[in-house]
Amino acid sequence: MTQQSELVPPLADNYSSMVLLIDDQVMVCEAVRRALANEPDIALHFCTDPLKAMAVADEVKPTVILQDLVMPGVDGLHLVKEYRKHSSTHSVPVIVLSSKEDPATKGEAFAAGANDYLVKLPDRIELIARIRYHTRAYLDHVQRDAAYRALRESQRQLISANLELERLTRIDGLTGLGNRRYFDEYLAAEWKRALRAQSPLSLLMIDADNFKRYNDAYGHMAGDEVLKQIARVIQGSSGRSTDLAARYGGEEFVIVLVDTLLEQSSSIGERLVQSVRNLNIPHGPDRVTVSVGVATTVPNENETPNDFVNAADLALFRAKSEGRDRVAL
Ligand code: GH3
Ligand code: MG
Ligand code: MG
Ligand code: MG
Repeated sequence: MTQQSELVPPLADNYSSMVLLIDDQVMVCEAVRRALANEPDIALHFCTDPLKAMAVADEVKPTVILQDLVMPGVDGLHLVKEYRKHSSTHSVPVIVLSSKEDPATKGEAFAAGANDYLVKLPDRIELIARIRYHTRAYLDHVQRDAAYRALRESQRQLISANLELERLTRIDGLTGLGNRRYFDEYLAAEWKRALRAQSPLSLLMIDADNFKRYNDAYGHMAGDEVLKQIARVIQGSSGRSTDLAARYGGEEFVIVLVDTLLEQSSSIGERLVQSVRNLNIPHGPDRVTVSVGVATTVPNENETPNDFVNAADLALFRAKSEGRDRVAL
């Protein structure tokens, strides 16, 4: 007996088969048990109550299901279809084991989702060979599936890490506004767009007043907190998602306003100056304030984004020399 089964090599070390046999006849179960008794890589679990087949399969986690067709109360083909619907048995190989030998029944079994068909009682060697064959195919599939899922998951993680990294390269660490680099990119892109569309573009250059003195009086940490508060006001001042607020550097900020004329831009600047003043942050005998320079242009070929920034900077310089805490054009 044992020598015979050696004709069919057992499964490799890390593979073994859990066979679930669903058959109402105890005699059949007993015969299969005896057939598989000497195969160390094949374990058998049988169930004579077809109504419990699904639940048992869920619990046993078979690598192969041997399925009888004619049973009281339940049609074996119906069970095969059920296995295919449930996630735990979805791709478990099903070998139909039936005394019916006609081609039509065999065809129906395959159509229902069976992987193989054996007429009872099958030759022992053939039964073992088919169990091993289907187990190997199934476990290979499971491994490939797991490897594929792991790959997909690590790709997904990589993509989201990259997105996060990319986001971080655009953000100023202290204030959460766009950083200088992002501002440069954004302005260059909007400049081109406005040049093509011949639409107006505005730039607000914002600078905290007498901030060196603030740091000297209250400390650099307190200064940082003030910059965060100013940044929040700046972030809320345009209210349009197409506009960009960024930290230009140090205690200087910028707002790019697309499709916006000088008048609207300067009133946004006025409101901003007022809002910072309304923060009521003590600064010596006065409060923390900002000065704002506004530039508006419809880009032309002879102008560069740099010229535009210089124009806003010049306006800011005017706001400073006219007494700070104000907007200049
Ligand atoms: P003005 O009104 O002419 O702008 O005077 P100011 O003192 O603000 O201008 P100045 O350019 O002389 O000094 C800028 C100060 O801003 C000096 C620096 O300590 C402070 N500063 C720049 N970046 C930071 C920062 O990230 N945190 C803090 N706390 N202070 C900063
Ligand atoms: Mg039966
Ligand atoms: Mg400055
Ligand atoms: Mg300043």
